[in-house]
Amino acid sequence: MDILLIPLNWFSTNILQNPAFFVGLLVLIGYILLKKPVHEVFAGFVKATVGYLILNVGAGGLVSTFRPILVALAKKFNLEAAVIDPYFGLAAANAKLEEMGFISVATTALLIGFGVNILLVALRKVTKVRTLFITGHIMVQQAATISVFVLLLIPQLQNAFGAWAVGIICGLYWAVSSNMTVEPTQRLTGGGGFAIGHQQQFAIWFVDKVAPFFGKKEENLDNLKLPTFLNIFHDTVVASATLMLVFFGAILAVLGPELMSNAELIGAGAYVPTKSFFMYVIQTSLTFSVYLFILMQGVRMFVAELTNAFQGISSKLLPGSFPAVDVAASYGFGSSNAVLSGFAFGLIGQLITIALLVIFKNPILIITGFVPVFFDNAAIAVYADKRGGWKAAVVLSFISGIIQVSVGAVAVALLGLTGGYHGNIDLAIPWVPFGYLFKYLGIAGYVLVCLFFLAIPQLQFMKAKDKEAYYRGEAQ
Ligand code: ASC
Repeated sequence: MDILLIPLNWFSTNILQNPAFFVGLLVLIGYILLKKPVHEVFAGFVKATVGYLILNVGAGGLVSTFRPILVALAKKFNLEAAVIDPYFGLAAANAKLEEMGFISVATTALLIGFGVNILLVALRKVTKVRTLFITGHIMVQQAATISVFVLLLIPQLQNAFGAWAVGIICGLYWAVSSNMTVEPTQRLTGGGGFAIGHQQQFAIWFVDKVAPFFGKKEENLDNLKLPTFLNIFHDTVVASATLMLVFFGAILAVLGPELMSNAELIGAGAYVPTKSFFMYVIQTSLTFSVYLFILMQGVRMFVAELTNAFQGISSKLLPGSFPAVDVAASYGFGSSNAVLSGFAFGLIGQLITIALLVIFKNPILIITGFVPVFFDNAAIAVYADKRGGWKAAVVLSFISGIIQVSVGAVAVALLGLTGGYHGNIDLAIPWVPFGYLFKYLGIAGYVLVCLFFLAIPQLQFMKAKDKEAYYRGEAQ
């Protein structure tokens, strides 16, 4: 058994959980299968891996610029609160698993889940699943949170079967939810050949369905007739920098120089009192645009390679499969302002809901985390705008912000977490309702959720008019 486990663990720790190399490896294999010359295989591997490492720099920078501000906010207003952000959620879930004595379940479940996803795609004629979820860092976070859902709420599974139970349901979620994004993403990208494997697949499916009821797709954010000076906001850098100056400028001004210079609390981004606080606020706010720009650049690089190379995998190894990648890959295909509008209206939805939690003295206070409010709502706006125009983008990202906070608060209570919850929209709906099924129906609830997952691609296939086009992933 060890002979098998050692390489599997090595693969999991060094490749699967380090998506830059995982994506690089997929590109390498894909190009070899396409019989590309060695120098092109090498170049593809380098561009994909470096592209992903650039994405990491962007995402990491966004998080590290934003997080100290949250920490300072919590300190200033003396809040005992949960941050809804997958990195805080990961820490809280791991703490809970440790307390329960199941800390290693999540890593085993990750491997089992990935295997389940491969199996479901390999059996696609029966399962109707076309997508392989390859976003490793997301799988790590979800495996931990879902371990808490399953093991805490279904005590009968607190045994040797636990890791299998978690792995199977993770694999089902990864395969089925990403499969739901095939048509919406093909429509958005004009046949880009990839799907989304992230934390808002159910939301993307839903938005793609309801957005047309809000308006016409021609009335999209790019075609809005705005006063000419607003044209400067068609540029992502200008738009994000301005938005951040307004939001974080105000927040940083309230927090003040004393708190922001507390290096112990704030870390590397702390304010140095010998300098101007005014300039510090401007620099911190503008830094956000820097990382956003870096992130988009990295995504462009690896998505381009991955979609080419995956043709090798999908034609030779897993015929008819699509790679399900990071949601940021979709941003370049929407209106140029969609990402920021989604973020802005999602944030407004979140802040209003947080204010209501305070007013009604809810025992659990939620603090906005950057990752869900930005990445989920940006994606919701991109997809909504494409199908139903700016009204759909504005309303749906606003509603998403409300759900993220309110259902996030319910999740913290349901799972008894301290300090944080995952916070992304799929981990609110459908996962919190699933949690209640686990809690009240036990194993039967677990089985019900698994059957629900298995049924979804069958329904998608039944509804497809052209069955061959379904397998080719064409939007119908
Ligand atoms: C997440 C998460 C990240 C970001 C990144 C976006 O949910 O954990 O690090 O979104 O994947 O590109």
